[in-house]
Amino acid sequence: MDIDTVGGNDVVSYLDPELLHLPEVSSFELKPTTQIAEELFSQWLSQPDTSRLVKSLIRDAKAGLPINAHGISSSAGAGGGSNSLTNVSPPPLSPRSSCVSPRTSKQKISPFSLASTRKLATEPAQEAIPQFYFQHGRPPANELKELCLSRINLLFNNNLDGLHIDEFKLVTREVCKLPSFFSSALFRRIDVECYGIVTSPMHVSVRTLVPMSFCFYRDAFLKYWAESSMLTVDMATQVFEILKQPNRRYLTKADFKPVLEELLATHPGLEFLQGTPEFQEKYAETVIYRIFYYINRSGNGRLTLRELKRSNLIFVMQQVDEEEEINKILRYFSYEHFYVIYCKFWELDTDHDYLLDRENLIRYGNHCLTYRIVDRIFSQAPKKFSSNVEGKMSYEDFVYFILAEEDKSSEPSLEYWFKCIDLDGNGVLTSSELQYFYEEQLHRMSCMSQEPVLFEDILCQIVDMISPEREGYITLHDLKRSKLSGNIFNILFNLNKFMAFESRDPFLIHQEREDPTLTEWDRFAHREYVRLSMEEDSEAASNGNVESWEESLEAPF
Ligand SMILES: [Ca+2]
Ligand SMILES: [Ca+2]
Repeated sequence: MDIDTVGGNDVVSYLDPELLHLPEVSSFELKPTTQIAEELFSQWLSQPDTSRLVKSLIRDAKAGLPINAHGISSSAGAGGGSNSLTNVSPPPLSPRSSCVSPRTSKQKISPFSLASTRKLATEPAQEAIPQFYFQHGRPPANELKELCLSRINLLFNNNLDGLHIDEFKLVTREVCKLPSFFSSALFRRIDVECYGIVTSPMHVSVRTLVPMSFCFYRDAFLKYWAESSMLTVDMATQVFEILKQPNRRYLTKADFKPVLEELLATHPGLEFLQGTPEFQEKYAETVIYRIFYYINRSGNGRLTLRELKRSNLIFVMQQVDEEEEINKILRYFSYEHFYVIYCKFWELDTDHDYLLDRENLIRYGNHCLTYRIVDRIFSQAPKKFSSNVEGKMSYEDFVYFILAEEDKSSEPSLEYWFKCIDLDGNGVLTSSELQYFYEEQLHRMSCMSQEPVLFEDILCQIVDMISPEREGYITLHDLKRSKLSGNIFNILFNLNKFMAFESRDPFLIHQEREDPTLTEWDRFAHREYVRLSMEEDSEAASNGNVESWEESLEAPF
């Protein structure tokens, strides 16, 4: 191996992940990334073991011995010699397992530990190169670990009887710096990985197990948090690792349930729901659907780490933890927003079987939608229904619908409606597709004795608003570039919003100017919440029933 001539693109050919001790990295990932490859190589060169290896190679070359990098380096630390060169059978496992490096301790608790051990057993040469690349970041430095340890000891020493759930929250917040409602999810992850005891719901287990075995638990915590890479990775990765099932590389909606349950049990802004578990459940469901609607952009129900990192979810969760008034958290968690979504669904679901059919949905927003667009929703063009009942939409499907309908400026909404209008599914909107939807609007306008706006004029208006990159059709990319795209969809299938837009409704314009940080959805939800709560108040007052009025203040249901 001539180190001097290795440089530039040539480096890549030497970067075999197997030799580099990187079983988890595919060689395809390394090959096109020359810069990373060079960095890795120079890091390797700077390792003390590398320097020893090179020295011993030179020494052997001078002495006229045969050159073998692996054989020499594995014995170089013991003062040189070439006895091991003749040994071609795999060495026993035990020396590796007695090693106390952070890497092996990480492997012990990894669900893939069996596979890793097998691999190590057949690849003795890997001993030669110390690990210098860590897929999840370098294990914590000793100082960081010490700091973590002293914080943990402080918390535990004040609690000689063991930690109760509220005290464990301090560990979650102060040591792990995670939102406090991650306590039970975190505890479960630690316990399951290390001991496999806990199978019952978490908030029960934390209370019953921790006080009996706090030392045992403290060690498990240290092992999971301080001795692994969890201490050094970013918070999105920590959250991802804590919530996901060990054998998966994504989060499902169910994975969020433990944190929502704990939030409901502990957040002061949601305390009032504790008497109505059915609404606690609906609130949790709604929050999870909202999260997936906005951040699981692939729409497959499998939230990846990449999607999580690109989103604002972690930031919003921290806000929720700091803020006692849940309705101030407009993204995902607002109770008022949930209330509006749920009431809208309840109004349409006249038989209350939690399913909507086409005729139910056509009544949405004072019959503002056309039959043609409702048919497209029921043909599941924008999203496959989760109801599993022919011709029926579930509550989850409705949450996606209402967010798309009332927040048309957002990207998930543009994608939702684009799929509806793209009748042939070829990824572009043509004038005939636009016309198909506009025809029904035109018909409705003439029925209402409104002055009809011809399609040709509408088409010109749409093209002016979007200025598509290519003449003759509109792409999703065109829509995402324009701030006015949401209005295109209102023109095509929502008569009330179309007319408000055409008349430049001064009420809407005023609302938009009042607080530009609010989204279209925020304004809608606030307006509707005020309306719904006034309706409820007047209903209670007209009944003259003081008791029911008081109830409505506590729990709006
Ligand atoms: Ca129904
Ligand atoms: Ca098309």
